[in-house]
Amino acid sequence: MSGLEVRDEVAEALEGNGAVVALESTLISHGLPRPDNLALALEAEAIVREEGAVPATVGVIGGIPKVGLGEGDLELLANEDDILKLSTRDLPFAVAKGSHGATTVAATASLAARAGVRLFATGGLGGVHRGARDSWDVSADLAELARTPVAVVSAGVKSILDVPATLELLETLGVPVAGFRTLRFPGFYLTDSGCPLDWSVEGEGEAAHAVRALGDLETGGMVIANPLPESQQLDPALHKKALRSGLEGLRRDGVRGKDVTPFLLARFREETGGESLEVNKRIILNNARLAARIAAALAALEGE
Ligand code: PSU
Ligand code: MN
Repeated sequence: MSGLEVRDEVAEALEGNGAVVALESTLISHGLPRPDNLALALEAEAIVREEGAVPATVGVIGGIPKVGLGEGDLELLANEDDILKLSTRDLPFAVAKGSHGATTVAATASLAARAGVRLFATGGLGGVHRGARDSWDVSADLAELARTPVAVVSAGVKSILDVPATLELLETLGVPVAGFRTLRFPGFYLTDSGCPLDWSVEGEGEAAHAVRALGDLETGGMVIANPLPESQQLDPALHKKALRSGLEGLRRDGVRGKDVTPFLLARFREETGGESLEVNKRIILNNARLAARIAAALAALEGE
């Protein structure tokens, strides 16, 4: 894509076969409240560096898709009102109009892969929404991963979704899914979604081998599902209560389309007295750390 701006430090790392981890920006602008959002974005970048990789947060600033945002850009996406939530299909119009926008998993994966980044950390993927049989609400994250060669480290898919249906669709789309040291698919706020997996990877090295093999196959992306330790998950009873109230709120307020996910995340924060926010932050940092370790292992593998 002409006009794709790759931050110098990121471009240098990519040219030298160094470790790079992409980070998304929708969770900054639409997933987390101020001021936690900016603090979390900076902390995720710091953790990636701590593990020996270069962070590349992705977003669109003044119509320019950027792989690697500067601190000023991060501040803007965290603090301005009216930042757009951009999925892949929104990118052409955001470019044409010179908009500021935060990128979802789908748009982040697309831009990062175009720049040559192979690892990406988020909190939880989008997926098949409950009631999708009627609403047809299925996140574009899934279709993007089917065609884009990037490995996403996530705590499964958001527990507000229909998790078994999401796993079925990932299978249909041919997206490889492995648990990190587990054969249970994580449930975002919860350690275990209740769904089994066919594959696990048993360490950063094995994950890096799988990412390299994925690249050789030239198919699409991959999900490395990284659960929170049980001691850090949201209390399951509280989760159940928040979910019920969130889903009721959706129906009552007639929330649709791209507003559904931010609405439900905000409802969880209210219903759990802020506990879900703390869990969400732990998930994101946990995944940033693992993605950086895998990126470093991949760089070492390719330097051999
Ligand atoms: N993970 C989080 N918080 C978020 C998201 C993921 O911890 O806000 C965002 C991601 O950007 C993901 C999006 O792509 O939610 C899914 O939105 P939708 O269901 O509208 O596709
Ligand atoms: Mn949707």
